This record gives sequence, C-alpha cells and structure tokens, in this order.
Amino acid sequence: MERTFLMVKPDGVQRGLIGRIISRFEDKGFKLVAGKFVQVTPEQAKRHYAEHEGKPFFDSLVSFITSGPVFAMVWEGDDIVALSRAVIGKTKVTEAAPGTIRGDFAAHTPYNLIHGSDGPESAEREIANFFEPHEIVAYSKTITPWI
Ligand code: IDP
Repeated sequence: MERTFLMVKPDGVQRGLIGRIISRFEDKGFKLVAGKFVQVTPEQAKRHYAEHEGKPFFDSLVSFITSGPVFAMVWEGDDIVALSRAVIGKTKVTEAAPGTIRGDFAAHTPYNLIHGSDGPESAEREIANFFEPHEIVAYSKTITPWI
C-alpha cells in the first residue's frame, strides 16, 4: 500500500478548510493513518522544500509555511501519490482545474492551500520530516475491498 504526505498549509487552516479538504480524500476512498497540528520550524521547512533552494521564491515559501500552524497528515491507498495530486490540482492556481481542491478554493499562488508529495520516495522523506513512526496508526477498514 502506497503512502503520501499531505499538509493543509497555513492559508487552508486560517480559512477553515481542514474539514473540507480531508473530506475530499475520504470521499475518494483513501485511508487517513496519521494527522496533527504542527507549527513548522524554519529548519523543518527548509528540509521540506530543499528541492526549491536557490529559487527566487524559496525564502518567501519558507516564511509562508512557517507563518501559522499547518495540519500534517499521512494517507494510504493504491497509487495514492498520483491520485492525490489529481485531487489537489495544478500548482499554479490559474492552471488548477475546477473540481480540484486548488481549482475550487485557491485564488493566488503560492497560497494554494495544500501540499501533496510528488513521488513515493519524497513521500517517505516528507513523512519522516514530520512524523515519528509510532504516530502512524495501522488499522484496517472493512470497506477497502469495495474501493
Ligand atoms: P506543488 O506544491 O504543486 O508540489 P512545487 O513546484 O513543489 O508545487 O512548489 C512548492 C510550492 O511553492 C507550491 O505549492 C507553491 O506554494 C510555491 N510555488 C511554486 N512555484 C511558485 C512560483 O513560481 N512562485 C511562487 N510560489 C511558487
């Protein structure tokens, strides 16, 4: 079973969208296995966005993600990395299609509400940056064979 790291960014928390964002992934049939509020530290933010270091928007990205609490989560599902990116929508809000989270709720990049891992390896690295292994709960759902 594939895992991904999803994070409601500070703008999503401030706008009261945590519940509606979680519902999108529950509706899709994914399984939530960990979740918590985090005040991201600058060091943690720089690790999380290491691939963007050196880009012109890097410093403002770190400032943004540390500007208020985020809601960090681990979700499980077959092909969840690719499928959850489809639920989230394109990075730039002008390209995010209606029906996606960003397409429906986000109006300005970088305030695009949610982060989702872009590959299984980055998912594992990002999960380790936010969660201890014991915070991730193993359980089964009887609905799984129907999804
Ligand atoms: P993703 O969040 O869709 O995976 P990434 O390319 O990994 O997109 O970029 C990380 C975050 O950096 C984006 O979600 C967005 O908040 C911000 N970002 C990306 N490109 C730009 C840009 O050109 N200007 C300002 N912010 C950007």
